[in-house]
Amino acid sequence: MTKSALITGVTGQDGSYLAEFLLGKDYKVYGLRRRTSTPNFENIEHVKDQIEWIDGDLTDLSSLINAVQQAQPDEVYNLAAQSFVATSWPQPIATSQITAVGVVNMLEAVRIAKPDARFYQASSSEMFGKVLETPQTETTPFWPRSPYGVAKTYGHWITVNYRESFDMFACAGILFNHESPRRGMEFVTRKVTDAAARIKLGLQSELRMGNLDAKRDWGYAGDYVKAMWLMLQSDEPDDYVISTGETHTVEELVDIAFQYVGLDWRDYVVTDPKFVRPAEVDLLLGDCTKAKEKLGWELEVGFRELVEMMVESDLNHYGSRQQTPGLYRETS
Ligand code: NAP
Ligand code: G4F
Repeated sequence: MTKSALITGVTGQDGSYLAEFLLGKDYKVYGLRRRTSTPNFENIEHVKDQIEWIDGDLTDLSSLINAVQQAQPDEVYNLAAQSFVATSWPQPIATSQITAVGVVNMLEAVRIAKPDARFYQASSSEMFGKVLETPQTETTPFWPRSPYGVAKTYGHWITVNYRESFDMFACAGILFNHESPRRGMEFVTRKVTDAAARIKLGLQSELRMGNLDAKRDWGYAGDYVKAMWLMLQSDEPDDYVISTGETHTVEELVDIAFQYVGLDWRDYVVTDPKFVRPAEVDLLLGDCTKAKEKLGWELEVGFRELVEMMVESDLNHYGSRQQTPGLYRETS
């Protein structure tokens, strides 16, 4: 029997990969979209016509109840968020309303309109913040360092609470950073790969950056959406860390991206205090043993391959026809 899924945040990086993945499994996919003054379908354009669109906003409970009533989904993936950490300091209230209260709104909509739907919450490694142990696992205590991290921590615990209070099939995936050619331009990986391409092509002369010493556990978004789905196919609802088990500095990321276009990053990168955060998460490194053992989840794309895939895509985007044999090309 055909399954159905409702995805919030479907126009974002993860939402677009998840929609493709579920369509490939013959799901009927409903996408929640909020009203925007200009179209924002760039990531999802190629499958837009296969999605059943429902208007709604995570801050508007009535629109969410309507969405769940209309879709009657077997599975709900709550990916919508104000997801950029740096913006959460100048916009702490909006971040809380969307990224924290938006989660309980979505859980309420499911509880009221389709309580047997399976629910996935996009929790984040940002909750570990000033890390209390390394590597981080499902049992590592949280110490969030940004309004975004605090909001995600609320979203995480309210998901656990609805599972325990109402016997809902609710799972939280504690996902470490994951990237792709569809990553928003403001996030560090895309900012760097886009700049490397533009500098190589003579379209930009320097790259202004914040803290190059921060370490992240970076994976590929296409691999991570499979983990979301696997969680909802499990016999019991539970929470899982999804990560690569490797950590790299921002400087290593910059080095690989510039190496790929044959340049030395030291000639172009300038440190700018404007990009340094009021409180930093210095180190993230996840241990995803539980997901590997219980879900059978596996990683396919490694760090260097990911960065090179993104630079290559940005080079192509700006019209370069560099066609070196053997380079990774995004096929989906
Ligand atoms: P993203 O590209 O920033 O996408 C965010 C999505 O949320 C967009 O579709 C956006 O819609 C939607 N949205 C924002 N505010 C909304 C509102 N008030 N109502 C309805 N929709 C709203 O984020 P992503 O990287 O795909 O991440 C997906 C989720 O995973 C997010 O919850 C993020 O916090 C979490 N997460 C991400 C990572 C990562 O490394 N990518 C790691 C851990 C957790 P518009 O297109 O209209 O803006
Ligand atoms: O790419 P970022 O902005 O991602 P961040 O803050 O780690 O958050 C991402 O991952 C989280 C999971 O851990 C998600 F929950 C969240 O939604 C988002 O997807 O920054 C990564 C690191 C930070 O330490 C930052 O200080 O890069 C450092 N950085 C240094 N210079 C910079 C810059 N980040 C950005 N965005 N821009 C810079 O110029």
